[in-house]
Amino acid sequence: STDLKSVLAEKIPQQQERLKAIKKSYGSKQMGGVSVDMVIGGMRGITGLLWETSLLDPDEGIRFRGYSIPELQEKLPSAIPDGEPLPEGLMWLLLTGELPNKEQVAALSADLRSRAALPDHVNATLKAMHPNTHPMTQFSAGVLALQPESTFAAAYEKGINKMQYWDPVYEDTMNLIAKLPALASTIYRNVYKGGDLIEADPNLDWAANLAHQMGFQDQETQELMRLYQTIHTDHEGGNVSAHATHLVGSALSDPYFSFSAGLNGLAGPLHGLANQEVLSWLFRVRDELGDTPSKDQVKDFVWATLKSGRVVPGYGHAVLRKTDPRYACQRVFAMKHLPDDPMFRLVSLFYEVVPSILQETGKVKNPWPNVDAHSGVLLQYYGIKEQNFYTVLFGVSRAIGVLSQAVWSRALGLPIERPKSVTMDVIEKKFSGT
Ligand code: FAM
Repeated sequence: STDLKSVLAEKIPQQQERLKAIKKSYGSKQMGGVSVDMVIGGMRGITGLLWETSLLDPDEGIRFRGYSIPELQEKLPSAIPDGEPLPEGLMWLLLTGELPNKEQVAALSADLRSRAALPDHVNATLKAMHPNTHPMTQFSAGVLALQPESTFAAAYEKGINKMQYWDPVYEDTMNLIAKLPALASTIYRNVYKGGDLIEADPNLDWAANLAHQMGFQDQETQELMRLYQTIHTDHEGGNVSAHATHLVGSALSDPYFSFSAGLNGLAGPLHGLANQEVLSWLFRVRDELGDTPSKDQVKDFVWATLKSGRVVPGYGHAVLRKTDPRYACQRVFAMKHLPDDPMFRLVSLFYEVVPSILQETGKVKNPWPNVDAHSGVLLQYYGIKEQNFYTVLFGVSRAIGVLSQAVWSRALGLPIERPKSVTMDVIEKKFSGT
């Protein structure tokens, strides 16, 4: 079938049974201990969440439903021959666990297009905000402005049976994801282009329409957008944006509330805002040292950043211990399309210099670059120069991952989250023997 909802609906009963069997057979088994360091360290490394859509291996990086990024670049349908994957294809995979064919992806694209129009009051809400409001604040507020449309909230109020929760959550997920290109591009055009909005093109796919509505019509920018929107979708469940979405959703707050919460987390400089920070940082390098600094100059610059008590943006990760494959695929894209771009050369120079310096500090667990070290330079090259907007593009993509999981969280009947906290007093009393 080319109907995503019915393909998904067929899968749900077997996965519900599977989870029941897991609970019955293994419910009382232990999965790793918890140390005091883990408690203090932001629950670091504690296995404590179920997340079906993707899994992160520290060395290998992300796999979406078992597939690596290079595998998906090969296997997912593309808009042009040998082109980048269509994010709708990944969405199909995340929701159903199955690779879609071209017809299924085309049907999903068409379904999203039919739901894409933004109600007028949303732009009015955005325009009522202070003109200096950061695009991420506007994006999160725009998602909340759509919340009155929530099918789940309405169904809950009417007393829907909990076995059916996944259905209106699916409808909210589709409606919200469909509207994100219009919402994001409205923010972009309001903030940077005098509010001159561009209509969606009924012949374009979801990611190409995002580029188109922002004002970028050439095919290569649209290809970049397809790749960008595919690779930022999901990074298993414990990262701040995924976990925040999951946590808020576990209280049965609808997908608009929970995704907005996720965006508020993505807006932090240690998480999604790092892509904006990387660009500002590269510009400082260029302003101080010119387009072609020497290795030693770059080394000094990195050390100066560290000595001033700041982090090197775009490097390090809480889970990954190797170069992020999301970085690697953007590097391949750059080598193909913009090998001589001075900013790409600068990014490559940092790749040569930063890891050994971070290793020398002796405390950074992962000295390698993450996704955010590369994305901004690609966007710059194609004329998307406003780095304050970059995290919005990350957020648009992240919706696909975290909301696909939200559908499954409700289908599987996952309960409200409630980890236990303790005071310092409790730790001291427990281990000091007093
Ligand atoms: N530059 C300088 N110091 C760093 C560092 C970096 N890039 N990465 C880690 N450290 C420090 C960290 O601040 C900590 O220092 P203290 O002991 O003084 O507090 C120490 O090294 C150990 O940290 P860790 O265990 O290696 O990393 P965490 O798991 O605590 O933090 C990150 C992970 C991502 C927050 C951290 O590596 C970082 O701040 N990176 C720079 C910001 C960034 O690029 N964030 C984006 C991450 C990205 F994948 C995403 O979410 N989109």
